[in-house]
Amino acid sequence: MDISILGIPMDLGAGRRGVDMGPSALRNANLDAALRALGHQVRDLGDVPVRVPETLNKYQDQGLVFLEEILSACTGAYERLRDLDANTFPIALGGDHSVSMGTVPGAARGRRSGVVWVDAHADFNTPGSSESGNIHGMPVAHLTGLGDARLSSIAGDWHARPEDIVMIGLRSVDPRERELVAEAGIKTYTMKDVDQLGMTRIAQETLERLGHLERLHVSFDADALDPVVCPGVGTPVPGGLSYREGHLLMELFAESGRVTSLDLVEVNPILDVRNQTAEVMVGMAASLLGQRIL
Ligand code: B3U
Ligand code: MN
Ligand code: MN
Repeated sequence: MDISILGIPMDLGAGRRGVDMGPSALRNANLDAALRALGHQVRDLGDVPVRVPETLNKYQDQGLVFLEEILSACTGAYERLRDLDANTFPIALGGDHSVSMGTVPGAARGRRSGVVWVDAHADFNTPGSSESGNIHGMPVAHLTGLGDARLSSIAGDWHARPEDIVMIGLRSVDPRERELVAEAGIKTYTMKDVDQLGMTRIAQETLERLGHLERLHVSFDADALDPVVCPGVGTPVPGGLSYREGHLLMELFAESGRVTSLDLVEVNPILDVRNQTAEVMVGMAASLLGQRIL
């Protein structure tokens, strides 16, 4: 397969500094070599330019922290991915999870696409419901067209349909956000569901539910995995996916042959231990792209 890597070194959407170094950490963990070893052709497109917070005014717009610069970085990512060859498999390296407001529609290239959101958080806040004002808690709401009109129209009138979204690994959702997810009718698998149903059934149900779609995007937030596995994340939440649950999900998706694009986001090297989190996330990408044990 032809794979294109794009970095978005941005931490403006997060409450803590450091995920802007995520693309560098993932490249240092040999993402490129791991994918080449699987027989893929890999092209690194470099990074989307993102300004550093010290040069910016934090509260530009009613509670939306760093809105202008996030808009511009997401638009940059969207345009880079949108203009790629139709048969290329894009991998976007975050950056905080707000980058996905650009990468999801960019990877969809104008077509309807399923979105599998692997995350401890639902990221379904709107500017009105958010308690933090941090835009990385809001990308899914904006992808569906809710929230701030500027953030929800990065890709013009392309939106993800709530029935085409599945969230896996949830264990930290704000009270008002919970209501919004329910109102939208998005399918969710919390950690309780992971414990009760097991990852095999969750992967099967997800693929069936999104069975009508030709394109599937996996947006993988490192904090979906347990902090013991991935300590280098800005908002660690105990009780996450085990190393094997993460790999199993990726392996079952790989077997289906249906995933067409991937985000690896929220890796924070400042909080990490010897780049472990980036290495684990590179392993997840390798499993999704066909790495097999036997
Ligand atoms: N729901 C909270 C916390 C949060 C969301 N995403 C992350 N943290 N990584 C918020 O700020 O919206
Ligand atoms: Mn997230
Ligand atoms: Mn998260």
